[in-house]
Amino acid sequence: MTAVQSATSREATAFSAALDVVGEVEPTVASAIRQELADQRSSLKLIASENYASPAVLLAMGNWMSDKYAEGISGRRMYAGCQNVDIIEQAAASRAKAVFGADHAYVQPHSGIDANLVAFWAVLAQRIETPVLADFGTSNIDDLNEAQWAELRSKLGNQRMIGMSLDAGGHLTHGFRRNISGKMFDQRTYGTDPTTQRIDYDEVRRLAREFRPLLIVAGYSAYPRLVDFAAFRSIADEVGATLMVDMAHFAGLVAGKVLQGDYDPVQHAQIVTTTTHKSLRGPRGGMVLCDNELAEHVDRGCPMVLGGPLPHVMAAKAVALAEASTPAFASYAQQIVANAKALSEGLLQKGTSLVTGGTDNHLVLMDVASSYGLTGRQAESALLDAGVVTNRNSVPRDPNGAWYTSGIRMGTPALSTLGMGQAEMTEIAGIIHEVLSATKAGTTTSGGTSKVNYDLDAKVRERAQERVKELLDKHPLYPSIQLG
Ligand code: DSN
Repeated sequence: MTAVQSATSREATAFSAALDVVGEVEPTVASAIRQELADQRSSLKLIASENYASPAVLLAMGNWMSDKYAEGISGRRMYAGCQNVDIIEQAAASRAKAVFGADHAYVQPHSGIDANLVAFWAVLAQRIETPVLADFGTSNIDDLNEAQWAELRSKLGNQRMIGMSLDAGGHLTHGFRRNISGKMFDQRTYGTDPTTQRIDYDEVRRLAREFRPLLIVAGYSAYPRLVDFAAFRSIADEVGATLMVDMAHFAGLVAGKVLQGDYDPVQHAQIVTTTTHKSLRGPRGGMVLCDNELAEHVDRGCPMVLGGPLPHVMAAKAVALAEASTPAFASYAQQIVANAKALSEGLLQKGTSLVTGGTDNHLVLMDVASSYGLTGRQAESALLDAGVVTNRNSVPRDPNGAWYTSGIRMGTPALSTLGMGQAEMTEIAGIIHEVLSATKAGTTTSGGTSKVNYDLDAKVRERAQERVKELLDKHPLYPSIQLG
């Protein structure tokens, strides 16, 4: 039984009272928060990046720790009176180091993008700024004259990185033009093999040898297979690059020791970033883990790229990491993967085409264009009508582009938190297949085939909604929290 399922009436009382207090000041907000719980209870959450945090995690965030400014790091702050923030930040960092076996942990980043920015600038500080300053005979940036400052800025802004391409499952923050990382770095991408749809490590090595990046970024938001981080480190070492892994999606699988050996990023990368709210099941936020050599640079994340830390969220990170260090969490992490495999098997048996032909982790990527003649956008909407929440996603070399897409990404962290197992995943695969089989692409106003409009057979939709409700009735979210 997970913490979410075992929510007690004390927790019900706490949330109910908190909403009454909020509602007396701003009823609209209290009402929206209540409605959000009702909405989350009424659909199957298969969004691979979402989860349900425990009541203890949620409650740790809703208090006066939010009122404190604490720029700096524990024991070295820009404000007085940070003794309790220090306790909280140290607790979260110690938990993170123990859970992941990291030399150093920095728990201030407010999100995954922030964690990645901290990591980029820590690597730039270590690899570029520190040696340039040494060449100028100082360690203090304020000692530089205008010409030296211009030279340093030019060098910082002229570095190279490689990351996974977006359509192969990479992430915007790994060097793409729409994100600041693409404007900071000269970036090249590695994709996946056209036949296997898996990372081709020989190709990554060839690209790294040719491009000579300062930084190699591994990690993904839509790649359903294991990543060999030992192979990435060997490539990085060969070309003199620093290896950074963004484990935002699979941090829970690392914490739960499902990903070990070559597949454990913390053992192989010099720096690892993550969000804390996905498979790790904590509060919305980010975190950086690194080798000792990078620690002093990572700790300068605020004010380098971050505003003041969020002490209430760091408190919730400590609580979540305490949960992640338990045997129950390890079982949960194993169940996430078992469930993804069962979902994938269920879909394959129906003849659905999956990117890479299956999964080794928490996510499954369906090719709905080749399987059902739909865009990702149409499939996402039809599934939502049936009560199944997913998100559309590109598939490698996607003919429908990044907006309409040809894929649907699904993940099992949230439903595993509800206590669902392989039998439920098989049932859900059946629901998904029936809904998508009964969905037809609609037409545009000019009579062409639409990438947005669709028709879903009403009887199939209603039957799917009933089956979804049956599953949710058996596996309720926060069962003892009745808000009235
Ligand atoms: N939004 C996250 C995801 O869904 O994967 C990544 O930023």
